[in-house]
Amino acid sequence: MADPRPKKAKICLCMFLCLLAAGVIAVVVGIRMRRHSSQLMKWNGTGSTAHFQEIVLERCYNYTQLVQPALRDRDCQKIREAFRNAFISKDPCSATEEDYHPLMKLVNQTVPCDKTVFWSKTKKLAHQYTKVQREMFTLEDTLLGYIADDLSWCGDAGSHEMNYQSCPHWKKDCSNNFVSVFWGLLSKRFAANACGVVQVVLNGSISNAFDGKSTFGRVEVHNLNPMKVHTLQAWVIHDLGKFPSDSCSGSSINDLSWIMKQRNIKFTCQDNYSSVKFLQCVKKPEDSSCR
Ligand code: DN4
Repeated sequence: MADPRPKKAKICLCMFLCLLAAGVIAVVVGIRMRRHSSQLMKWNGTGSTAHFQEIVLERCYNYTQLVQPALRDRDCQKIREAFRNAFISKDPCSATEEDYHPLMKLVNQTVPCDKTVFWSKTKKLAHQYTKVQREMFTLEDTLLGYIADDLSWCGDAGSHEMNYQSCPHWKKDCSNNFVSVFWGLLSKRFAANACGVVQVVLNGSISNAFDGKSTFGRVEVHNLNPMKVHTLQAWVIHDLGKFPSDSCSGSSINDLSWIMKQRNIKFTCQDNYSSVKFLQCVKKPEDSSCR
């Protein structure tokens, strides 16, 4: 009878070699991945949002199937791909509007006249306002704004990956980063397409309710088309419980009024417009100004 021990020893040796090979492969892959991620540039802004691609796709389906079913024929897979192709494998500080043209082409959306709402330093409140005012749109109520809201994204010239560690900050690194160029372009198109009476929700609890350097002041105001927009209505809203710092009679609103006059667009302004104030009071009914 043959001795079974050499066979057993062979099996043990095989298993040992397999484990050793697996270990070596894991170490090599680990080192390569580490080297790869450490090669990505380091920036001062937040890195790409985890699961960026999945979020883009999910938000796109949610919007086109449930929020605005009129856009149900939009191809979300193509939108996700065009979004990724706009910035992947590119220097994150060399973004141009052209990078986003294929994406913009896939999503042309019109906002009905009299339904456009801009905001500056009042994002939350403006979003609450359009949520209760049926059929009103902030930029983030349009498909691309909805998809990209609060997300961060960037790639790297030498890589097919997104950079999840850091992305350029618009003030500390570069203004022509992919996120800023995207919002600049979207804001420009949003304003240029507006028609009828348009509204803006401004913050009266900061010193300049109208800030010429903000996206609203720098981009949107100057891209309104006087042939299509006849009035800009500004609502200057004071935070409940805070001292009012600016109002319709302040100098920053005066600047906005002057710009509108030059641009041949009628301008009106109201402090604490009741429909917006009501939303603040729902959240804080005990405030003395809500009684
Ligand atoms: P804001 O409240 O001052 O800023 C809104 C966002 O834009 C913040 O994340 C700002 O960053 C960023 N931002 C402001 N100025 C610039 C700039 N020059 N370059 C790059 N990023 C900038 O309000 P706003 O008037 O600047 O922008 C709001 C208006 O623009 C709205 O009417 C929207 O239609 C449109 N918009 C929306 C978004 C968004 O939904 C972004 C940009 C523009 P930080 O100051 O917090 O660092 O996110």
